[in-house]
Amino acid sequence: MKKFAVFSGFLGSGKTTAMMALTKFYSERFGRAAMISNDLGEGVMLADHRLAELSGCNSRQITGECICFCHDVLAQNLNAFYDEGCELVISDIPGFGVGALEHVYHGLTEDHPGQFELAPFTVLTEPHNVMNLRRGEAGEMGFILDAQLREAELIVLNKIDLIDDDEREEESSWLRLQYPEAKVLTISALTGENLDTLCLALKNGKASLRRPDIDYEADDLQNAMGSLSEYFLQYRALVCCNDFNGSTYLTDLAWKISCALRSSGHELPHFKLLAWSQEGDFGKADIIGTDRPVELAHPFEKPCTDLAVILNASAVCHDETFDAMVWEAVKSVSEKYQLEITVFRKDRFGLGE
Ligand SMILES: Nc1nc2c(ncn2[C@@H]2O[C@H](COP(=O)(O)OP(=O)(O)O)[C@@H](O)[C@H]2O)c(=O)[nH]1
Ligand SMILES: [Mg+2]
Repeated sequence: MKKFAVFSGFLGSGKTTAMMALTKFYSERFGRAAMISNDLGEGVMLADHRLAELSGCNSRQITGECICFCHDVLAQNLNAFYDEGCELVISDIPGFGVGALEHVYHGLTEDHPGQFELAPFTVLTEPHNVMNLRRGEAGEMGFILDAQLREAELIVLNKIDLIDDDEREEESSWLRLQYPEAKVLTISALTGENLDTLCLALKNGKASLRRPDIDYEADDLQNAMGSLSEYFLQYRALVCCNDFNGSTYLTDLAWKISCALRSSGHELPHFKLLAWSQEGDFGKADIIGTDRPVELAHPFEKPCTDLAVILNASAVCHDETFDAMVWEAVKSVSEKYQLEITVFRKDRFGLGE
């Protein structure tokens, strides 16, 4: 079986966490599975891909372009996995990648007919965003959230560990009513709840290759997508003292950036800060909105001396302004911890340009 699934969904909905959990779960019970992280930065190391590697997942990355528009590169990466015995490969798309059903599923089928079996087109979402959408409080980003969900054949409400049974019922019923073409599943990528059901839905289900009625050129959708900037920074931090706590450093830095964005009235849908030591110990901090606390998604286990750091972000802010805010925070927080910083790579661009 050469099964391929796309996981679409908004920034921070848990695509990477779910792909990591699923590929492990699937590999243990059904057969080999693997994942692809896809993002726009040219030639950068993606935090998501590095995180997957550090967590022991079978992972590759495709950078510089959305898989919507590079079917040959996608097919090469898929075939490399199938050649090594994988049965299921899951790829995400950049977080604002509305149109992936048309561009990836239909496009891949036209360019490489009969080569891959497509699983139901899957869109991940989370309670916070569903609640905002339901109440009409999702703001400009609501257009992206809604368009993504309208493409879904399978909607996966993730992070159900954060809500009780009544809320699970309320949000999933609303999703079923609002998006009647899609099947709705609830999971927690973090605790593993219902991963078995999702595995079976991907293993046994087939994409219908329907063509939902979405106006991809609509002004509201284009404006929402055009207001986002992408940012990639890679640096090395040399630590001077023995009691350096990498987790505190990451949390402090993320918090400083979140505060800077909030006080200047900008939104930060997803900010990822990943750092690792030569020994393979690693830590990760996330921000998914300046109105939410910094989340230490993975703590360091030991004090470390020499760190590689990757910062990937999507911000509703001009990329030059965001760059200045990030750089000021990296400089001041690193000085506080007496770190010596060497920048390797930086890439930033606005999606509206
Ligand atoms: N509580 C909870 N947090 C989750 C779950 N899945 C992901 N997260 C957290 O949500 C944040 C964004 O996850 P990520 O997988 O990077 O989202 P992506 O942008 O869609 O790939 C991270 O801080 C994760 O630790 C979940 O099932 N439960
Ligand atoms: Mg991700």
